[in-house]
Amino acid sequence: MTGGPEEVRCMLMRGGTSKGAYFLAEDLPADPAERDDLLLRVMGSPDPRQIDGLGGAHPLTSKVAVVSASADPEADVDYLFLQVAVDRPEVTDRQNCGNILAGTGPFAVERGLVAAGAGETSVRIRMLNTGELAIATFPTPGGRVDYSGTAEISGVPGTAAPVVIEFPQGSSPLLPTGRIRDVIAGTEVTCVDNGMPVVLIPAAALDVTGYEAPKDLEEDLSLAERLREIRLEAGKLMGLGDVEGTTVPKLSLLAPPTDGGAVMTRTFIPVRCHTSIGVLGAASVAAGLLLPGGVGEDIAEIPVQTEVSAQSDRIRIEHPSGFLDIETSVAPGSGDAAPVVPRTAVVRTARKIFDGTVFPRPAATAPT
Ligand code: NQM
Repeated sequence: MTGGPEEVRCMLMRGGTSKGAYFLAEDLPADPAERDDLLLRVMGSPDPRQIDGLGGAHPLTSKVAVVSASADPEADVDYLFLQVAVDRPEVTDRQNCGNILAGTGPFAVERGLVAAGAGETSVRIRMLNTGELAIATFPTPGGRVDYSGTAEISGVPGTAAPVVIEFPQGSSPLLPTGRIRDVIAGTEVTCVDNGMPVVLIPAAALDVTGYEAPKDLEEDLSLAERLREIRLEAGKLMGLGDVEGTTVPKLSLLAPPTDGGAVMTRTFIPVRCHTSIGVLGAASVAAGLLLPGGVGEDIAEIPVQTEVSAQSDRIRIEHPSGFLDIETSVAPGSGDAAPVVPRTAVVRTARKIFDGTVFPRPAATAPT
C-alpha cells in the first residue's frame, strides 16, 4: 500500500491483446480473500460496465498481474495471474494468461525487481498459476524499458517493441484425458493442454462455419448450450473437476484457414468469444494440431504428421482479428510415455499506459 489501505500503487499495462492492472505483491493484502475484495473494487466489479473502476467491461480487459521477487533459483520473479469477473463478484487464479505475461518482464524492470541489461533484458518468470516457467526478452536500451518498436501483433493498432516469450517444456500432460480424441455430448473433440487447457472442436460439428463474428456466435443461444454441455463434461475428463463458473477449459472451434495459416479459430473463454485468441490458448491449439489423430487433422493445413517429431514448426493460428504465430514442436515421450512439447515460443508486445495510485471503490458502497 502507498498511503493507506485504500490507495494502492498500480501500473496499467497492455499485455499482448489484453489489458490489466499490475501490482507488486507487497502492495496488496497478503490474505487472498482481502486481496480479491480489494481487486473487485479496483476493477469496478461486479458491474457489466465496470463504470466505477479500471476494468474495461470485458474479460480481456479485467485482468490483474501480481508480481514479486522469486525465491526459486530458476526464476527472477513470480507472476500470479488473476481474472477478475466483470459481472460477478469473483476473482480466480484457476487460469494463466500469456498476454498479461507479456507485460510482466517490463513491469519487473520498472519496479526494480530485475536490473535492466544494456541492450535487452531477459526475465525468468515463474507462473504461479501453473507452476511453469517462461523467459521474456525485450529491449532495454540504456537500462530502461523501451516500449516502442516495429513489431505488429494482430488485434493491436500500430507497432511496438517485441517481447519474445519462450516456454520450456512444461510438466502438465499434453493430453489430459489420455486420449487424442474423446466423444463428448455426441461431438468428437481433442482435449489438449500446452499451457492452457483447451477443447478443440470442429466448428462444423456444432453447425457453425467458424468464420462468424464473435458477437454473432455469442448471441447464438443453442450454440452456447452445446458448448456449455461439452465444457462441463470435458472439465471432468480433463481432471479439472466441476468447471461450472470457472474460466478453464477454453473451447476453440476449428475451421479451415482462409489466409495462409494453419487453421481458423473462434475461441470461447469460456462464455465470451475471444476477439483474437489467448497466447497459451493458441499454444495449445498449435500443439493439438501437431498431434496425429486429433480432430484438427482434416481441417488444418499443416505438413502431414505421420508421427511426432522434435522439429520446431511455426504454426499460424488464424482468429477473428488476424493471426498469432506459435513456434512449437511435439516430440515423443520417453519409452511409452505420452508426447511432450520441448519448447514453445511467441512474440507479443506490451505497453505501459499509466503508473500511479489507484483508489478502489469504498468497501461500504460495493453492490451485493
Ligand atoms: O491463453 C484470454 C488472453 C487470454 C488468455 C483467455 C491468454 C492465454 O487473451 O495465454 O492470454 O483465454 O481468457 O489474454
